Amino acid sequence: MNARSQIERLRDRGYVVVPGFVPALQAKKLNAAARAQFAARIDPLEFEADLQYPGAPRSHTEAGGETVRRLLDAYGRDPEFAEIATSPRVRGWMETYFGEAVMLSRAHHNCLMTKHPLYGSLTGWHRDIRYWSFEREDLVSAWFAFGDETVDNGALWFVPGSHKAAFDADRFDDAKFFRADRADNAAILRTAESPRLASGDAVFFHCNTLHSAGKNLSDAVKFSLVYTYHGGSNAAKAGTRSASKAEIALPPGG
Ligand SMILES: O=C(O)CCC(=O)C(=O)O
Repeated sequence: MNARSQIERLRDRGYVVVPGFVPALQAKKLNAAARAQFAARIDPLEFEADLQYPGAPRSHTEAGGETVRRLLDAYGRDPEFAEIATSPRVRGWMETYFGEAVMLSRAHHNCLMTKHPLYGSLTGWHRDIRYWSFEREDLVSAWFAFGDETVDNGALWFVPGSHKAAFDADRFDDAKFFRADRADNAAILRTAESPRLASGDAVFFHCNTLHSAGKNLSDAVKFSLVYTYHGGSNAAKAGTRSASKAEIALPPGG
């Protein structure tokens, strides 16, 4: 599939997997850099205990309480992470999707996502846009795998086509998670798919696509890198968290 077909698939289904998007050597370097940052516990970090998703330790003082979930500001951590975020390949892909110059948000995602086998939590069904504030609900995230991502180690699940659906507010709970306990929601969730990923694979998904991720039932920590992009004309609303950090403009290419 070329980039245009991939983008068509994203528009149609709300997500698309691009196998081998990151060259093998680059994926290896990114993986090594991620592990080094994780081992050294380099700030800024976000902890499972802070989020309190299902399965997370209840406090920083109980077993697993210091388990890291996200290494924040991936862009600023290491030149390897900045390079992939702004690489000509990503820029070209996003430019084709948005049809204009592209901005990388440093306020959303922009992190190394980890999932710990013992203390990593699951993430309920949600749309990323729920806490984001832009002129238009049109942003795309790029998720890069550094190893196998499967149902067993907490891979992502997506509901195909859900980015186009209009849901009333009562389909979501107070924290804006899609309520799996409702029969109408459950029927939709039965159509979800969990694509298997390998090192170097990318998943592009729309900010309105319903997605979730399971617990890590393997014996190894899972690492992924995720960035969010939008078109230059789709500004973050002033005074919101989305506008709280200077963005990175991806210089338009030929
Ligand atoms: O890896 C996970 O648990 C899913 C993360 C996710 O969906 C998110 O941060 O929006």
